[in-house]
Amino acid sequence: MTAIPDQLAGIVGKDHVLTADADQQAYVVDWMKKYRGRALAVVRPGSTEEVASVLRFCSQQGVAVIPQGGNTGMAGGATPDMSGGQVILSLTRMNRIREIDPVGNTITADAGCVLATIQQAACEVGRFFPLSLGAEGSCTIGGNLATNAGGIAVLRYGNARELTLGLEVVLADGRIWDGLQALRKDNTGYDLRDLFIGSEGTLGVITGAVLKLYAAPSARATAMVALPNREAALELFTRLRSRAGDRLTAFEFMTRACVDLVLAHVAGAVSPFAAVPPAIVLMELSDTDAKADIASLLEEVLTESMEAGIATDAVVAQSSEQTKALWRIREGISEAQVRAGKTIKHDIALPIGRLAAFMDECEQAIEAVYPGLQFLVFGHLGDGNLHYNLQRAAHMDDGAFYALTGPLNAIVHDLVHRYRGSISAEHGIGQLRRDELPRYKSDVALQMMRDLKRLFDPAGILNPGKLLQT
Ligand code: FAD
Ligand code: 2HG
Ligand code: ZN
Repeated sequence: MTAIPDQLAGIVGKDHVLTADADQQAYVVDWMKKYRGRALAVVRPGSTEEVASVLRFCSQQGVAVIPQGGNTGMAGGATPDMSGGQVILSLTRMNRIREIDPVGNTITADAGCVLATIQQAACEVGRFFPLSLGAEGSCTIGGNLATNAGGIAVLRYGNARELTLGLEVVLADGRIWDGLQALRKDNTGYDLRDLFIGSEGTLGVITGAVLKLYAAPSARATAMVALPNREAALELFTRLRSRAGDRLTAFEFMTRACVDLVLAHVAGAVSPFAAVPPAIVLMELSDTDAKADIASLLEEVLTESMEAGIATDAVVAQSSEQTKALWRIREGISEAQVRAGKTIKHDIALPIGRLAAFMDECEQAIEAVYPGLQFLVFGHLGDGNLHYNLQRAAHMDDGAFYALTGPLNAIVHDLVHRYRGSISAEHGIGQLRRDELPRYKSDVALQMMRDLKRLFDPAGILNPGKLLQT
């Protein structure tokens, strides 16, 4: 060990400082295998005090710190650079549920708790923690908050920010901010909590959080619906929402190409339709009243929609196995993309009513310049969030396709900007979008962000090169 890892071992114990290449592998490459870095050490603190000591030491030494949770992020935010001089601060040993309060409907957890563990802990006291995403078995709540994660239940419950009451954060210089309050109301000045949420490890390290719990849904109805085209998805969404209101908890959209890809690459995935339709929606209604007849409501809206020509076919899940099988198709899309080869991803937010128009215009704009690309378009339609992903044309090799990243990003994101949308709906900026951000954020907004970064992290040791250019 060199001097710095030795001194870090003095803080967290030598078993929790990883310096060998083999031990670091899982930490220096991201989930998509798109980003790869090198680390001086991977440091795994076991408490908030240890995080504080590590940060105090690193800021004194001028060593950059890359906070990391489950390493499932899709913007390269948790991967170090190639210098070999940065320290990865992995929060995964801090995985304790600190407290559950069923009266106040809150749960307090360490930042390194895996999301599924928090969901399970809530379930055990008859409550529900609604944040839900494909990576929930390995992503951490700290990472969810640092990226302000979205997922499949934002429509009803909001994103990670809206599910949070309090935070505990260690600042770059090692000071601890105890903002772990479980209050629904607190108007005592600037909202520091919301500044850290979505800051991608650039302003502080989240070590704990107080999260909102909800009554557990006891009735659920799930359906996969075949649609003639994407405009129909918006019509169905509007119809269903006006009938079901807040009981509509998920409304996920995918195109035929996405389902075909899952069927080809994900073991056990089966289409419920004999022929995969051009556009598909997976929707879920839920109610906390076990006697609520949401299944009939769903059937009724589906029948009316078929009569009106909005839907061409529908499968309503009759068991929890069928529900899982339908979700397997939706949640297998990311995995299928990784197996199928390189993808150029876009995680965009648009005004919901303009989604279909955007898809038409964007597809035409891309096809006019780069014919033959595969469009893998899916996402959380009810939130106006599309994963507008592209795969190479049959005649292209990976190199030629990847060389189109800049031009394709410009086509997609310039159009998003024209529609007054966002170039990152839920995955964050990280290193993936850092250099594009100045093209779409105003100078005033960027200057305020840089000023905040300087204030919280004057030495620039927290996740440098992510979100903002250094
Ligand atoms: P990491 O990847 O480890 O880190 C992400 C960022 O947060 C980095 O910038 C890192 O520095 C920072 N960070 C991590 N922990 C802390 C901390 N304690 N304090 C400060 N900063 C920290 N995302 C969605 O929003 N919606 C989805 O539906 C969704 N589905 C996914 C499905 C799959 C199959 C996969 C692989 C990913 C998906 N994601 C989704 C992306 C990803 O899971 C989320 O971004 C998640 O919130 C990241 O959590 P993590 O613990 O893995 O964070
Ligand atoms: C999802 O909604 C995730 O499944 C991942 O946000 C999106 O793979 C992607 O681009
Ligand atoms: Zn998503």
